[in-house]
Amino acid sequence: MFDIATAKEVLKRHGQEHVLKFYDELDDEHRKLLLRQIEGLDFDMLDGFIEQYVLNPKPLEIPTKLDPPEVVPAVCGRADEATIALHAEAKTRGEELLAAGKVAAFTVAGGQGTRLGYEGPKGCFDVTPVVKKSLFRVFAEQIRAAAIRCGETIPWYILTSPVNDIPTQAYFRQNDFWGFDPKDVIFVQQGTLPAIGFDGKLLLARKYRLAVSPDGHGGSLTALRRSGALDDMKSRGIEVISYFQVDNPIVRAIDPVFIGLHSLQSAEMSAKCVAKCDPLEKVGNFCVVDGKVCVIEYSDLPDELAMACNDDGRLKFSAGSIAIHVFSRDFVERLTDGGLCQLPIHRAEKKVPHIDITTGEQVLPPAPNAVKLEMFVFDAMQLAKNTVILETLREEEFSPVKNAEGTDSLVTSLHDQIRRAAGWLERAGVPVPRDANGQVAAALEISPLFADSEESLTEKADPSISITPGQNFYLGSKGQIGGA
Ligand code: UD2
Repeated sequence: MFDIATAKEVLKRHGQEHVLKFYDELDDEHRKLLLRQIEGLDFDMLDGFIEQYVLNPKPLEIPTKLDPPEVVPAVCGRADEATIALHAEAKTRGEELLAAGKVAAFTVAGGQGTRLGYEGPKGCFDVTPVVKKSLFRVFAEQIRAAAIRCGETIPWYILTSPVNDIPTQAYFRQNDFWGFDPKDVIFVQQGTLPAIGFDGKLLLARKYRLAVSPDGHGGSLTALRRSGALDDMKSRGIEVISYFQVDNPIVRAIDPVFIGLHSLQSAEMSAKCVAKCDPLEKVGNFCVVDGKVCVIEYSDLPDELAMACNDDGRLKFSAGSIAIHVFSRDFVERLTDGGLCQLPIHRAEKKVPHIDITTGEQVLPPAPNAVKLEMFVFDAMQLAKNTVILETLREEEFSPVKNAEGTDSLVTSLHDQIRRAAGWLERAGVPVPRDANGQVAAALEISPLFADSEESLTEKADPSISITPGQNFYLGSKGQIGGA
């Protein structure tokens, strides 16, 4: 570990000596913590970031020539025969990969979840309408359902951050990993990057700790490499990684069609999209620049482009990114070769609480005072040799819980979960009570262990099931009604 003389020398060389201002007041434990944190930083790289993103930031340049990407349509009422055949072929390929044990699930759950206002890892947040299952439980049941169906293990990798790693792992232990063998649930802690004051100086969160934040979900790829998770995947024979965010309870965690399509088209990275519900919806926009598919975040796409229409009146950039991907393990290995991932850095100006170096007092800034740096996983798309974008239906697969209220909140997600369950039941021949406005008149929930798709529900549901208006209805793992 760094001794104090080395730390001083390194910090002086990079103009950051102030972070040792309170060193003499600290006890031994806190001194070690601070020295270890300093040793963990790559100051040459940080100098570059400070220059480029803090002292002399350039406005983001949006390429002058942007085109919409090609998208494989979803199979729904309007699908043509070729699309139906492609989906069928993809499903077969996906099922083969699953049955050969070549697929892993990967959930990114390292974010801070500040908007939801929930203390604790977001994955522990209860989200389902009847049983109040947590996000992690919903995904655990989905992945287990897929594993049971294909008769092979599907290991589950979970990205945590230094802030939520311990409580996340404790939560899994408390719940006996929902039936997973603990060796098949692998926690991967992501890296952090320091917050940098507008003057280019690192901030202290405490007298003994630098202010840092997770390095973005783009950091998940480096974390897979550094933690040894990629090697673990290789030794298990994993070839494809099914990636999704922790906030979307209706994601199809393991989708044979999507996995198979990725493989059939020899893609290195694939993505699902939905048709945007509003030109300015807060999702990334799929575009093509210089022949490469990329995602431009909603906040970076100028409004006139976000609202641009084709001659037929439809939105030009209508494909919204919902952060569901398939990666080839080989691609992640290539991207992280040498330990560092070659993804661009994004800057965001934030209010970062810190210690005033002159007074030693804690400051809670009323306005942004620092730059946070992050990598976004979707930037990997432009580095992939081949990509596929598959359209999915919003009502089937996208209803995230991000905010405490309003759009993308628990209320909107519960509504969407009930609406999706009602659609599946009705199309399987089970009558669903509805009120005079056509709204579902009961809280409905289906265990993923009973049916994780409309197709599996149609195979299994008993059309004589009766749902009482105004009551909770839960279809449990064995098709029993009411059990949890
Ligand atoms: C993300 C996408 C947006 C759209 C939307 C769909 C970005 C920048 N934007 O918006 O285009 O697809 O999702 O829901 O991603 N996370 C980590 N580590 C981090 C940061 C985030 O694991 O350092 C995880 C986080 O736990 C969550 C996910 O990444 O599962 C999304 O993060 P977010 O809430 O910051 O992204 P959001 O909602 O702005």
